[in-house]
This record gives sequence, structure tokens and C-alpha cells, in this order.
Amino acid sequence: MKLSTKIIIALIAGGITGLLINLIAPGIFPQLDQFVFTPLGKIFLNLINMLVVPIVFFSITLGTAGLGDPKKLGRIGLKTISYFLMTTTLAIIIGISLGFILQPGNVGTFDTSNADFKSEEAPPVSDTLLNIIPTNPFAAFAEGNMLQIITFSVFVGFALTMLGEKTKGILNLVEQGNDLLMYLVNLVMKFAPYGTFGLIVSAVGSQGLDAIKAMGLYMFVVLLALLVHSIFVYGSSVALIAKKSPVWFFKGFGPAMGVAFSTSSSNATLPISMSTAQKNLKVPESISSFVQPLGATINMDGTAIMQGVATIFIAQVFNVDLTFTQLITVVLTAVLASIGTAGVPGVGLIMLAMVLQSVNLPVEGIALIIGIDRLLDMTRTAVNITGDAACAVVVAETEAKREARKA
Ligand code: DAS
Repeated sequence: MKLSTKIIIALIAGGITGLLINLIAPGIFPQLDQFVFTPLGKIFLNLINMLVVPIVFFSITLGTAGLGDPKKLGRIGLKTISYFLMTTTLAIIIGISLGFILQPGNVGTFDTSNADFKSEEAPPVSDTLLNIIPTNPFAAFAEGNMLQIITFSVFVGFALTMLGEKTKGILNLVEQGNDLLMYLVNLVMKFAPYGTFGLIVSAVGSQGLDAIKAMGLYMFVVLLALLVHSIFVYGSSVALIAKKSPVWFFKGFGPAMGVAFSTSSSNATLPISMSTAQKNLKVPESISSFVQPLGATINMDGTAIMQGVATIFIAQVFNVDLTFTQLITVVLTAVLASIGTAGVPGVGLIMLAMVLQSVNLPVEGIALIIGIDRLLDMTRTAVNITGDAACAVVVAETEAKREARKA
């Protein structure tokens, strides 16, 4: 049986198991979760997280060196960043629009009397952009500072390109290292169905069903926005620019989406996202290795959608009418905020506090949505990495057409 089929079965079985335990014997769930489901999920999460930092270094170094021509690196970088900024802007506009149309904050009653939320400070974007150059690459590796690791890897890959034959030995070493890591990814993926099952049971089982009922419309609006964005923005860019079938794209990338859904972490899913894009979507290693790690760190369309809907929801609950200028501020802040934080579970809420503060909305409004955020985090993470893969397919196809024209 194909791995993607096993992961889908694990997702469905996990969801049903979590719901049944929550409905029939909620009392025994904590023990089961503590001794069975959480350990299964934790083992899988640790196994894939173990590979993230080395994979990002080897793949981006190889990807940058593999591009060969620095002008090509610049062209691909420009295409990638432009695609990211455009789709994230579209994402938050879709989220805000559906929030206005469906009015989740004006349907039902929400108790805001004891709402309280202490937001962790997200780093100011200016600091983040300044700090992308590591003063100590080894510290960046040890801390898992993804933007700094990416910057260092691009420099190393660029140097390997410029030095050519002189550093052929190092390039071979990097190629062998990358092959070794991709083998380890495939090995770890054999455990994916079990880890996915554990993560889903744990996530679904620990959600109070009444929290889901109370926030039903809010959840529906976020999920609808995620679906609209994926189908229309990614589907159309793959169909119209890359001239590929959207069905082929979503089917081919399905296994990575399933892992992202269960882990709620773009970073942890990165090794699988890249191997899936290279194997199933035929994205050249040099482009996949450049676009996807960068996207996992700075491109979060799913998160931007949640922020768009959540901002309108909280404004409605607290009866605040946002002006058009404030809505523009929300769009800009959310796009910039997504650059500043890595793809790890729950980071979307930290960035949401930043977006709310930008238009003086009460940050304690986050207390209303935090209860069901874990389930939404799973879905928006799957959208985040799908946006990166769509970008990789579009960049790969436009580059292939360019080469064909030149030939
Ligand atoms: N979990 C984040 C990610 O890994 C997304 C989020 O928190 O919104 O992409």
C-alpha cells in the first residue's frame, strides 16, 4: 500500500478514534493520551525535527550551487519572493472578505468579561530582516535559526558556484550528504502513519466538543477561506502559469499535506515536503531546495488567512468598526509578520497579537479562539507548505520554458 494511502487512513482513523474516546469515555483519554498517543506523535515529531537543520543546510547549499549561474539565482529568488508576497496578500484579503461576508463575530454570544491573553512578543520585522545574517553560523545551527541557516547556506552555495573546479570535492561531499539525508527522510517516513495517527488522536481527543460548537462559525469561515485560497490561488497558478493539472498537483503533494496537518509544523514537515515535491511533482532538486526551505520560514498563507478572519471576528465581538486604512494596515502587518517567524506549532497566534496591536484591537480577544486553534493550526500549516510547493512548481516550469526557448 502506498505511503500516501497509509497516511490518509491514519488521519481518518485518528480523527474517528479521538472523537469516539472524547464522546464515549472522556475520563480515560488523558491516560491513554499520555502513555500511547502523545509518545507516538512525539517520536515522529522528534525524528523529523532531527533532520530539519542538516537538510536545510545541505539542500540550500546544493540548490544554490546547482543553479550554477548567479544570475539564475537572482532570477529565481525574485520569482520566489514575488510569488510569496502576492499569494500571502491575496490570502489575507480572502480571509478579511469572508470575515465581513459571514460575520462570525456577530452570530452568537461570546463572553469577553474574563478574556485574557498574554501575547509573547513577536520579533519586530526590522530586527528579523537585519538578523538574517548570522554572526556565528554554528550558533544559528544550534539554535535552529532558519533564516540565518538559509542565508549562510546561500552564501556557501554561491561560493561553490563561483569557485567551480577548485571546490569540486566539497560540492561532491555536499551532494553525498544530501543523498544520505534524503535516505534518512525516507526511513523516517516509514513511521509516518503511526506518528500521524498518534498526533491526530491527541489533537482531536483533547478538543472540548463544546469549544468546537461555540466557535463553529469562526472555524467554518477559516476553513472555507483556506479551501478557497488553495483551490483558486494555488490551483490557478499551477494551471495557468505552470500549465499543469491542479488535480495532479494536490494529489501528488497529498502525503506532505497529511504530515503537515498532523504535525502543525512547516519546519518539521520540510524534509517530507521537499522529497514529495521532487519525487511526485518532478520539481528539480536545485529549485525545490531553494524555494521550499525559504517558504517554510517566510511564506505562511494559511496563517495569514487565519489572521484575516480572526481580526474581523475580534473586531465584531468587541464592536469595533475597522476603517479601510486600518484594513490595509492589517494586510501589511500580517504579510510582514509572516516573514519574521518560523514554521512551528502555534506561531500564528503570536503573529496575530502583532496584527491586532497594529490596529489597536484588544489582544485578549485571542482568548476566545485559542481553544480551537490547535485544529485550525493543523489545517493552515498544510496550506502553508502547499503554497511553497505551488511556488516551486511555478518557478520550475517557468525556468524550464526559459531554457527551452534558449535552446
Ligand atoms: N504552525 C505554523 C506552521 O508551521 C503555522 C501557524 O502557526 O499558523 O506553518
